[in-house]
Amino acid sequence: VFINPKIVIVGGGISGVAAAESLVKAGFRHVRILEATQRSGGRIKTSTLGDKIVEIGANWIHGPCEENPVFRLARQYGLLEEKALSLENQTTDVNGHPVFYPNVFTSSGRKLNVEDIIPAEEMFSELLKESSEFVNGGGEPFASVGEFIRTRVQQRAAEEWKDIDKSTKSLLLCMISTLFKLECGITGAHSMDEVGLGAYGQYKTLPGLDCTFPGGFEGLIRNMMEGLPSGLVSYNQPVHCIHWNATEKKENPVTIECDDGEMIEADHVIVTVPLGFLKKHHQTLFSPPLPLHKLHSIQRLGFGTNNKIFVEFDSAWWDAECEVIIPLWEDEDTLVLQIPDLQRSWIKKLSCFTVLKPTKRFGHLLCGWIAGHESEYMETLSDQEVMGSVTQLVRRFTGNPTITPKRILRSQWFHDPWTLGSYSYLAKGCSVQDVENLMEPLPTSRSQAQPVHVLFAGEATHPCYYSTVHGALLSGQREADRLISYYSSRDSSSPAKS
Ligand code: 6YU
Repeated sequence: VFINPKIVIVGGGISGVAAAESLVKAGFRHVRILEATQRSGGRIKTSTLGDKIVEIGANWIHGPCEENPVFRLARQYGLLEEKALSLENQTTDVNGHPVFYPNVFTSSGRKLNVEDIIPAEEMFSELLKESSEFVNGGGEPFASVGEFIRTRVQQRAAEEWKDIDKSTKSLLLCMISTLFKLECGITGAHSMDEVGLGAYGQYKTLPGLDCTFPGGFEGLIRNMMEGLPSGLVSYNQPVHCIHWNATEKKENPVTIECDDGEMIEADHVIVTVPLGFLKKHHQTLFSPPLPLHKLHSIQRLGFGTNNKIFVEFDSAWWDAECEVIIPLWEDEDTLVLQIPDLQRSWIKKLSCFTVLKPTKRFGHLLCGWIAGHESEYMETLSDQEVMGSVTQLVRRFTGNPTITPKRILRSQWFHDPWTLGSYSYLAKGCSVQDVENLMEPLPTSRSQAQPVHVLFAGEATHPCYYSTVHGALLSGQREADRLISYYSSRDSSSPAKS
């Protein structure tokens, strides 16, 4: 029965493409990807602004070193610059937090000396490191990273900054507030108060200074797709429901019902839809419904929004060596919880602008980063409204009322119906068990010799590299390997031998 099993992969992001690649290489012939949109890549999405390549989704290879499969593939396809390939770049370890040379402007239009904010940066990074250490020992004093860091800042500032004058101390606390916003973006959460302290250290960083794809991240997907048989992906083919009730006496244990009514029979289905999609649609996506422990983990795990706002200027208003521009609000005290007024002050959540390398023909481009509910609200505004708020912000912080952006382009991941957010994190109350529940294949109650029918991949299913492209890629390979080992242990019915 299982000679050449039919395998359907739902979703053509990097996890789906990586699963298909592994299966095809192992000799499986009936592999098909069903992708809701008209393109492969999912959250890897490259676009252009003028003649400049911009990434709407994933930006960097996090930790580009030998151990990182995305780095190895990108190198194999010749997609990286020489600097990224150097041994020095691969071995520099910054613990997932690369240091960028900043320009700091304040809400009263002052430009600060970088040295002025260093004590805040040092304290914050020490506290982040402390936050990640609870994962081994347990016994964390607070439920969330936010509560822990805020309390420790309060204690430490009273002791360590007691001789600093009042206004400098207040500036340092405002800087801590900005660092919280930056961290929300990195983690993909609305607030660090929603990020679990006990599981924070579950995320593992790799050595290597983060690098980009000069020709765009999508080049990686294109190269991977070239190795797959043509026609393997059906585009514009959203899956509505996965019927996985194997008790019915049917030739194939799974039936995949598409939005357009097409019914596809399969032996196995690998589900790679984002956690945001699972959270919203699990009820209709699975029949019978998912087991309760899996469902609870889907609900507990965090999936937040991080968006980019690209802004183009005729000339640079920042220093030549500047890599990141930080707007520091002088009225924001870290230790007082802010109640956001989305309409009036969503822009206050914009944590920084990273500076894109200027090209000869094309000028000066910044990428603004904004996470959380403010980011989701920003998605509902028109380009003009977003551009208006960014213009006001830049004019106020530089004290220069003539600066005018030429145009903007932003991402809208929360309103993307197939993603519904940006990436996952371990929320308050979560442990790695929730990730394990999420990746556990179905049916869960079966004997060892029985095959699994529904498998789960995607960034949110990786126990320590969740939220990344390499985590997603490895999860796709993991689920393909699960099927490959099952069939290779069945000896003569191995597809590669049939
Ligand atoms: C990274 C980075 N990066 C920025 C932004 C975003 C993300 N990531 P996919 O969604 O790709 O594929 C699923 C497919 O399924 C998709 O095509 C759908 O259309 C389809 N689908 C859905 N429903 C369907 C249905 N019903 N039927 C059929 N098809 C359906 N990662 O490595 N470097 O710089 C960034 C960034 C704005 C949005 C990122 C980054 C995340 C990656 O993009 C993401 O993980 C993978 O692409 C997901 O691939 P996939 O296949 O799983 O899903 C301590 C601690 C902290 C923890 N975090 C620290 C790490 C920081 C992560 N940082 C990211 C930052 C940026 C800037």
